[in-house]
Parts: sequence; structure tokens; C-alpha cells
Amino acid sequence: MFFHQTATAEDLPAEVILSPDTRRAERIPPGQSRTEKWPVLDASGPPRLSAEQWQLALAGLVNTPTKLDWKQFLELPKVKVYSDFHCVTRWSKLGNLWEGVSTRTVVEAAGGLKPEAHFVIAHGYDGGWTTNIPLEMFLAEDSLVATHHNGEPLALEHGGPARLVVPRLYAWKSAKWLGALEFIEHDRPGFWEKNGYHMNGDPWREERFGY
Ligand SMILES: Nc1nc2c(c(=O)[nH]1)N[C@H]1C(S)=C(S)[C@@H](COP(=O)(O)O)O[C@H]1N2
Ligand SMILES: [Mo]
Repeated sequence: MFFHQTATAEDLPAEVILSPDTRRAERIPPGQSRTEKWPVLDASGPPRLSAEQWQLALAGLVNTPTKLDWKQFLELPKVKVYSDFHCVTRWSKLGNLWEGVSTRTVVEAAGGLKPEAHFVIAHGYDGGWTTNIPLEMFLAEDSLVATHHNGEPLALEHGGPARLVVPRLYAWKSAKWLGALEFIEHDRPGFWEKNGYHMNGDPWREERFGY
């Protein structure tokens, strides 16, 4: 499939969901610079994890607490999303084609959410790493649990076999090695948020630190 880092809607197959930011004339948020490479960034490196061992737990304020294994996860309908990726350390990687399962579909696999659910804690397999995300951002049309990037299975260093991707927020909210999604009523800081990173993290508003 043809695509490019600065592809526009016209260049992409109709089935691809475009993140709204990819339609902006200026795609680099304030204080960011563009990188062509894809840097690897995480707190403690990849866990030892094969797809066969991988499970995704859907917990907290879901109607039916559920664990999906790799095979069950792959049976869910897929989406493709074209989006930009902004790291709070000031690099931006434009034009990523992600493939995986929409966060909306993931939530349906647990029978939907209880009405009190307002935030999500995404848990990584890397030793208790977490991040908190407002439900509205988590459930945006372009948020997904991704298994592929630019047509290739997601590399372990980038969060394979499956990572969360929340294109509307800084990249630290896109949990690699996703192991559990915990739906909660009251916001609670995750790993970086406890260290001062922003509870929301909108790159266009430079929500780098604080509330
Ligand atoms: N599980 C987990 N997810 C994580 C992290 C981490 O340490 N553990 N780091 C975050 C940070 S700070 C960034 S910038 C992005 C980087 O993703 P990349 O390494 O694929 O570029 O992953 C995010 N997701
Ligand atoms: Mo980051």
C-alpha cells in the first residue's frame, strides 16, 4: 500500500481512518521538531513476552470483566488509522499507519462500560508501568490497540505484540506492551504522571507537565 509520512486523505485508501491532526496544514505542534526515524523510548525496556503469553484484561467499570488471549483478540474486527505521534521529549513522527482493534471494539468485547467510567488506566507488561487517559480521548475514533505499524508487525521495542495508540495525546499515553485496561471513575496518575507529567497531555496545548 502506498503511503507517506505527509500523505493526505487523497493518498490513502478510503477505509483508513485519518486522525484529525493529519488534516492540519501545519502538523508539528508547538515546541516539537520532526524526526524521520522512530526513536525507542520507555522507562525500563521491553518485558519478556510472546504473543502466546499475551493477554489483555478489561477490568474495573466494564459490564463483563474479560480477558482476551492473542487468538481471541485477533478475531475482533480490525481498523487502520493514519496519525502523527508526538513525544513530550520534543520529537514528532508524522504519518504512521497503524493497524489493530479500535478501542471502541475492545470495550464492546467486555460488554461495554458502566456509566460511571470516566478515565482509563492502561497497564504495560513492563513491571507495573501505567498511564492514565480521559475516557473521551481513549474512545476517540482514531484510538486503537495496534498490532501493526506501516504494514509490519509491531516490533517488540515499540510495544509488540500490541500497544495502545491514542493519537490525540502525547506519545507517553500510548502504552506499549498493553496488558490491561482498567476503567475508573476518578482520575489517578500513572507512572509518568506521578512524576509530574500532565494528567491529560494534549500536544497542541503543550500539556507537558502538571494538570
Ligand atoms: N508500557 C510502556 N509504554 C510506554 C512507555 C513505557 O515506558 N512503558 N513509554 C512511553 C513513552 S514516554 C513514549 S514517548 C512512547 C514511545 O514509544 P516508542 O518507543 O514506540 O517510540 O511510549 C510510551 N509508552
Ligand atoms: Mo515520552
